Formats: sequence, C-alpha cells, structure tokens
Amino acid sequence: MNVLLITDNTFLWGEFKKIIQPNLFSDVHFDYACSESSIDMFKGVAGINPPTVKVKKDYPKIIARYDLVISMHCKQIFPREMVENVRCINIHPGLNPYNRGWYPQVFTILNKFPHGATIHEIDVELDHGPIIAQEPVPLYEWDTSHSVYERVQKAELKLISQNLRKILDNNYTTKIPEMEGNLNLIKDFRALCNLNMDENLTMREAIDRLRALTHDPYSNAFFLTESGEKVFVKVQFTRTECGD
Ligand code: 0FX
Repeated sequence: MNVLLITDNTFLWGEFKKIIQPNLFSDVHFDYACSESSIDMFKGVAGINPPTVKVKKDYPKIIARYDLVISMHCKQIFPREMVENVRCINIHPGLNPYNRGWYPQVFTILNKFPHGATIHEIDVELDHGPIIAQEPVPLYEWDTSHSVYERVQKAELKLISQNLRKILDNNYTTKIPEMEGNLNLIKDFRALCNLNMDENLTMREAIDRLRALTHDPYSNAFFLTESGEKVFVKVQFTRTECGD
C-alpha cells in the first residue's frame, strides 16, 4: 500500500514518524511531502529537505501512485478531482463542525464553541467530510491561542496513534456531522488582529480577544498610534494557587 502524507507542520511530521514503527507498518510505504511555501521552515527547524507537492498540478500523478493521501496541516486545498479519485484524510486541529477553517482555537476562545481534534475524510468543502474520529479538549479562562494549540496537537497525535491502522486498512465507520457548523477564513483572523481602540467591550471580551491572539512567536493583535505607528499586543497570565 502506498500512502502520501502531506504536511506543513514540522512538529507533527516528527511525531508522526515516531508513530510509524516499521514492525507495525511493514506493509505500508509512506512518502512525505510539504508545500513549497514550507520548505525553508523544514530546512531551518527540522534540518530536512522534503519533496514539495502542488496538489492542484500534481493530482493526476498522486491519484495514479497512491492508495491514500493524508493531509496533516497541509496548507493546500485538495481539488475535487483528487478527493473524488483517491481516499484523502485530513488531520485537523479543530472539532468539526465547529470553527472549521483557519486557526480554530482562536475563534473557539471567542465564541466558546466546543474544541478539539478531528480526523475526517476530505470532501470538496473545507474541514467538512465524514468524521472518522474526534477528541475534545478542555478550554480554560487563562488559555491563550498557543496553550490551546499545544493541547490540540497532543489530541491529534493521540487520534493518529489510535486510528492510523484502521484508516490504512479502510476499516472504520464515519459520522456525518449533524450540522454544517461555521467556517473561519484567514481574512476573519486578520480582521480580529486590528484592534479598534474605541471599540466598547467588557473586560472579559477584551481579555478574550487578546488571549485569542496571543501565540508566540507570532505578533498578531495590534493598534495604531495617532502617528500611525503599529504597536503589537499580547497577554501573559500568571496563575496563583487558590487563597494566594
Ligand atoms: O498548520 P496550522 O496549525 O493550521 C492551519 C489552519 O488552522 C488549519 O485549519 C488548516 N487545516 C491548516 C492547513 O493550516 O497553521 P500554522 O502552523 O501556520 O499556525 C499554527 C498556529 O499558530 C495557528 O493555529 C495560530 C498561530 N499563528 C500562526 C500564524 C502564521 C498565529 O497566531 N499567527 C500567525 O501569523
């Protein structure tokens, strides 16, 4: 069996390789690829130079060669011709159908929808197809985008460990989400980052906005000074024991 794993996440790529122990998966040949835009990150962070793939262009070759394609935070949208002709699976850092699309934890902190990780079959819509497995994660009032994201990545790895064999064997049942849920795009994230200093918010809403946009090493939330200078903002929480 030939499997193509496409990922733009160096951490998950390394952890996935640890899960693929040869004695358990000797019947499967895995190829790995990333998007062109991620090649420098792979070289810099992981010191490797994986092949790149452009699914919109390369899909006929992919369909011909592979029995299964796994997207693990792949930044490209798979074309209809591909998802309808080879089984494609997505490992997604969100609890479909809630906050499908970009940076789910950012929007979850704001809209309080349930959160977690999902493995699902890919269809033509974003983070939408039949669900194979899910793992909810809790959210706390002191979470930032970064702390939730780390929790979700652990949940994604747990789901991969528990379900990969079944996925390879095509031996699983799926669940169709009961509703379409909601979809956030990168433009929605960018709009959140631009803070309007005259917006009226409760303290809770203001802190929620800032913690949703706090994700090291990124600079997300910003305001503009009167002279037009851009000033970035992030929050830091220090928790004390009860009674302190
Ligand atoms: O790979 P990924 O974690 O995931 C994103 C989408 O959220 C996901 O829905 C999609 N399936 C996947 C292909 O792309 O994205 P990332 O590694 O670029 O970012 C990880 C987190 O870092 C993100 O959830 C929020 C944070 N971040 C990232 C960037 C680039 C920021 O806070 N600001 C940024 O500018």
